[in-house]
Amino acid sequence: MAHRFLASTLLLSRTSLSLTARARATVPAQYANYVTASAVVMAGGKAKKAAPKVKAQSNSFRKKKAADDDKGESGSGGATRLNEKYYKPSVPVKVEEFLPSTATKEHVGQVLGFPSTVVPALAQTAYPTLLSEQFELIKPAALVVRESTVSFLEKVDKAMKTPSSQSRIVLTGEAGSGKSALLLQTVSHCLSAGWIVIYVPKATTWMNSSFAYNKVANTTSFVQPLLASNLVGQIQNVNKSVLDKITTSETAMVGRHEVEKGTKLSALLEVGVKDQFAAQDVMEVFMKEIGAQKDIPTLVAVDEVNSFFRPTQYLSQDGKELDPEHLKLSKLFLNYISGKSTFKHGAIVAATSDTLLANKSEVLDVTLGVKEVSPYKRLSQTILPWTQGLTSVEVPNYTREEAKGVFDYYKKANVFFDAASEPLFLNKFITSNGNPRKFFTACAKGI
Ligand SMILES: *[C@@H]1O[C@H](CO)[C@@H](O)[C@H](O)[C@H]1NC(C)=O
Ligand SMILES: *[C@@H]1O[C@H](CO)[C@@H](O)[C@H](O)[C@H]1NC(C)=O
Ligand SMILES: *[C@@H]1O[C@H](CO)[C@@H](O)[C@H](O)[C@H]1NC(C)=O
Ligand SMILES: *[C@@H]1O[C@H](CO)[C@@H](O)[C@H](O)[C@H]1NC(C)=O
Ligand SMILES: CC(=O)N[C@H]1CO[C@H](CO)[C@@H](O)[C@@H]1O
Repeated sequence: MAHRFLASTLLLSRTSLSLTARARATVPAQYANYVTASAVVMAGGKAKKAAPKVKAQSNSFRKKKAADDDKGESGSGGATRLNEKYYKPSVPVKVEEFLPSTATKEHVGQVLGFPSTVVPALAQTAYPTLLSEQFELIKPAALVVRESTVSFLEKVDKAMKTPSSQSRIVLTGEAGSGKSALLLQTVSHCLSAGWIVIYVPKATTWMNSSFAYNKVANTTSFVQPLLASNLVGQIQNVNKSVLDKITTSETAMVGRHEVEKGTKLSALLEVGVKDQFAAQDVMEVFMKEIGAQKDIPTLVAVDEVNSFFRPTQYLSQDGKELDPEHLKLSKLFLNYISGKSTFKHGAIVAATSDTLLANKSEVLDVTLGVKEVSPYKRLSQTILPWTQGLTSVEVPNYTREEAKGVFDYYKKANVFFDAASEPLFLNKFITSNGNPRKFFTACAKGI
């Protein structure tokens, strides 16, 4: 089954195998090599672990990796890495696992940790920036089960047997209301339930010129070889056992490689991990194949989705900002987000981000009814069609019960500067209006 490229290098260890393959990779002729991105960073701090080869290699068209962007990401550092002026070092808290069996009405208000089977999968990407602040302070990474969690996951469960074009949902809500948290719970839930999960926690990095890009000759499209290769590697590592169960339905050319019919999807992805110039093709074949089968549903989860609906920070040859549809990887995702392409079974769930106010997408906000259309303003007619048919689910502030559960969790973690009493709870709940982000700040920073 394994195709030729794999067979010839089978004896090498995984790491050296990717290294040698990478070193051999040359820019194919169809990628006119005239642009160099300003810097290269990974799709998220944690991705570095998943793809060690990136660090070691130098390709002619790629500049040095930007300064470590690990800061503030989930994982390793612990509370000591946070500013001691604002945070009290916390103690680890014992929590139950967040599983399909515990994400129920009866558990609303309980803080549950990501399951031990899911944590390694999540470590492949990175936690969303603002949540990682909490996860770094209080171990292990855990989130409260909310009423909105239970009702939303019921919706997602129903999508398991319907085409993804019918379940294209954007989580909306006020700044800090917990959109990224709910998206992450959805990712964890679907992983536990055995779905194929493609999670993009920081869509902004696809658009902000962090990754080198190459024009595809004689087209108006661009590829981002390293970004595509990183993504392929992440998907491959998330749940290999699921990907081993599906094989390709026809022989396909990916870059310079032929992948025979009947190849396991994990082996298909391996080609894109080893040769970044094949990674875009690999993604396209992969999405088509998982979309054609009905045995295993697919979740595409995209955070900071507004980035998909505004001009990127990449420039075309004549110095104009490119729209996302000109980046082949983004276009591939836009096809599924907009329902042009569909997975026979699955869902697309996205969250808007409000951390970068200047980077909001007016087109998306208008489509979702978050913002009124100004009769004087012309919306981008190239971007608008990609938003058609998206539905929104609003994530509200904490209810009192939810906030109390979180408060008790913070109390166990010993994050309070003051005595964690009932009056203190009421004070924090009222001053934050139950807004999750403000509530965290109020409790953990003593503001
Ligand atoms: C692009 O177009 C030029 C001129 O039409 C042609 O010579 C060249 O082979 C084309 N390149 C590719 C990769 O198709
Ligand atoms: C991966 O899939 C297998 C089989 O479907 C499942 O038992 C396992 O829990 C999944 N792993 C994760 C991390 O979800
Ligand atoms: C792109 O965004 C990421 C994450 O927000 C940031 O770390 C990085 O510095 C940005 N890169 C550029 C070139 O703006
Ligand atoms: C949610 O919290 C924010 C921040 O405190 C507040 O501005 C907003 O009014 C709250 N929303 C509701 C519906 O209470
Ligand atoms: C992170 C990011 O993409 N920030 C951008 C938001 O939009 C402004 C204006 O277009 C850019 O200058 C920022 O870099």
